[in-house]
Amino acid sequence: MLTIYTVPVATYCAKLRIMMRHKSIAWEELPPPGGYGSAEYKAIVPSGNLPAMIHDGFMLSDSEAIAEYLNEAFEQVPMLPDTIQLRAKAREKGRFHDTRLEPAVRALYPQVAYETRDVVAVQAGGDVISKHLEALVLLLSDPTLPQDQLWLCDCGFAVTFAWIKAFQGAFDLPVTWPDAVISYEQRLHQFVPVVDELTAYRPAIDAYLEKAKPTN
Ligand SMILES: N[C@@H](CCC(=O)N[C@@H](CS)C(=O)NCC(=O)O)C(=O)O
Repeated sequence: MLTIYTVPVATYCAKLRIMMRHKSIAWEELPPPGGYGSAEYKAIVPSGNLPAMIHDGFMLSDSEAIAEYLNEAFEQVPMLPDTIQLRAKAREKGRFHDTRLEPAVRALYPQVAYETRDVVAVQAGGDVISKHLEALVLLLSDPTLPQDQLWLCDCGFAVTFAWIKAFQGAFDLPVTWPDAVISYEQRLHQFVPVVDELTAYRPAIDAYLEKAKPTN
């Protein structure tokens, strides 16, 4: 039995669901007992973070640690390349997502609410995201990672691109999308698990963005 602790809006859980869909892994989802950060949840998951996993009694938190574990525990449809250098390259890309691009998007959550939005902070946040998308072009220009497969490192980008676009629609976040990143996103959307997850996840994004609308 594989249990994932999550809440509907959690970005890194959507990232995990893409990989679980791609590998046809069955899972169940539970909300963190007592809420995340609660003493009750920390008794199970000491970091108090989401996502966390329990697989046949084995607990693990952090989406990337979980993704790597599941990739080995469920060997069918490998999502890391088969050489040490390509695996390192894939991890480099995944770390770029988890430590650079997604945190820059997350930094804008406080600007979603219409009533308290700071347009200067929105502009600055858009600039940081554009800078990271430009840096991603350099990572994408490395031709060594085969492009006909979905890798672990791709899953987070698919979700974060959806958030950036949702922010653009909800409050005119100024972001420049390099052509290479647009092509990369289109390539990711050729994988059915990516489209299926983004379709299932969209209502959670929309619900979160309700507060971006003016109240009257
Ligand atoms: N790098 C972590 C980030 C996970 C993360 O930021 N989770 C959020 C929810 S999407 C969370 O737990 N926030 C509450 C906290 O950090 O205490 C991962 O990949 O799991």
